[in-house]
Amino acid sequence: AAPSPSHVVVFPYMAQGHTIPLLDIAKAFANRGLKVTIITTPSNAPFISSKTSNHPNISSSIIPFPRAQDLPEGCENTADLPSMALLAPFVEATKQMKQPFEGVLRDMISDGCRPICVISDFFLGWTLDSCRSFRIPRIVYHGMGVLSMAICKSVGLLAPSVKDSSDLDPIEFPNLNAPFTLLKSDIPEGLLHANPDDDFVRLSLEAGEADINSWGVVVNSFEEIEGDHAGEFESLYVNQAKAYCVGPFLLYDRLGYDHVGTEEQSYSYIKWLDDQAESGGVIYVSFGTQSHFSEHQMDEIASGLEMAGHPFIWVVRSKEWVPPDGWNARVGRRGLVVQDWVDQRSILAHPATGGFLSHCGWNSVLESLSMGVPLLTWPALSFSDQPLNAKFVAVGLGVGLMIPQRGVGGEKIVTVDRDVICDGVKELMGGEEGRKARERAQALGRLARHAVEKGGSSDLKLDELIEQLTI
Ligand code: BUP
Repeated sequence: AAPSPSHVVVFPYMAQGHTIPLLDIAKAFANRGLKVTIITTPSNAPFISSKTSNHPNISSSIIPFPRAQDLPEGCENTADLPSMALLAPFVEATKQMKQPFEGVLRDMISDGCRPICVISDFFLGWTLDSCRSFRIPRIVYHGMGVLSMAICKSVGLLAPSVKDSSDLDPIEFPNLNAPFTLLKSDIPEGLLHANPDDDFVRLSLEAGEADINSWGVVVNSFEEIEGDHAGEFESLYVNQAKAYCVGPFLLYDRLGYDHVGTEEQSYSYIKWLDDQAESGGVIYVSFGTQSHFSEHQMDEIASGLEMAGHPFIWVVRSKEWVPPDGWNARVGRRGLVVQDWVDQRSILAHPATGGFLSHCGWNSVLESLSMGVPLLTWPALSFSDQPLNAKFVAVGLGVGLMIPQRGVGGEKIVTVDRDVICDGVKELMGGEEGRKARERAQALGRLARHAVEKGGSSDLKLDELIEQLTI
């Protein structure tokens, strides 16, 4: 009989921005003939199956999400959290999945289907212990780029005096050759002054300890943009763990850069894009799954988009927000507001889309780059990697322009006003700097697609990873 295919277990963290890329990498393994099992919970299962059900090599194993006192009834995804303050109880609750998870691994092994590895999210650090007890390599997934990961993990190596320096002081990391000058304000807020008694900090430190003791890291990035930092990043791990840059993961998806499938064609916003006269003339506006703007800020965005005069499609997460008086009539067919989940990749892949005003979540950055779309960067969450990603996009790679986050004298801008938004959109979509960023984004998009093709850097790294796991 033919030997049974190697089996990979993938365990995503229950947040869309963390789950989606892991489903893509699951497809990369499945496309190579490996069997993949995705571990998930009952209410996350339909989303996962909607994204993977056409892959015969991928199946799901569903384990219960624990009932936790602090969490709302039925909450199984960070999108269901009414406040970021509940992130800590959410991460804490996942630990109660350890026993059922180990039950699943045990059954796999007794059925003769021993996994060659478990790929699990950084926040599921407790899976390292489970993996060790079954002698299965644990591979970590962070949802960040190499440079951001290296910076976040190296903060502890900085001189103590850095803590007292001013926000706009340059920072030198002893082990890192950053491609641009890093300022203190680029470091995720709170990281330098993390209080170990804070629950989220404690959980992150625990997860970080499991991280550096894992077998390896699977990185959603590619050699051509971040390969120079892989060694610096790997030096932060014990046991000579390797970081495998095998991205952009999204390009392994059926929804690759050149698709427009039948299902997507039926979306009204895709029809709206089809009707746009100018190729590359539309700016797509989205701030990801976690950002919350005030009503006032939303109104400023609306006015800025109106004033800029370019066609736009804007994803608004709030169902309650209504545009300022008369705005809909003034904007007319030139602008489309979608107050629902969209298929972002289809929008970015559409020929009418020529720019992305983005919060710079790492997935959005990679999706935009892979489709050759330049960005207008507006990092929304200062405690996340978004500010670093924005700088990497604009200064490191030159594929975007920045919405200023600091005013004269360096004060943090709390509300970005309509003129700034209008100027940024005009420059990205019609200015000289925007033209240069577009050219570079298109060139980088070609490199990204080449990386995952046969013989490309990510394709070869993925072969190497599988080989290391199967010898
Ligand atoms: Br909103 C939205 N449709 O309507 P990021 C998002 N997405 O497909 P995050 C949709 O969600 P951070 C929508 O394509 C991307 O794959 C989008 O991930 C998709 O941002 C993902 O960009 C969002 O990494 O913030 O997760 O919101 O990663 O910074 O925590």
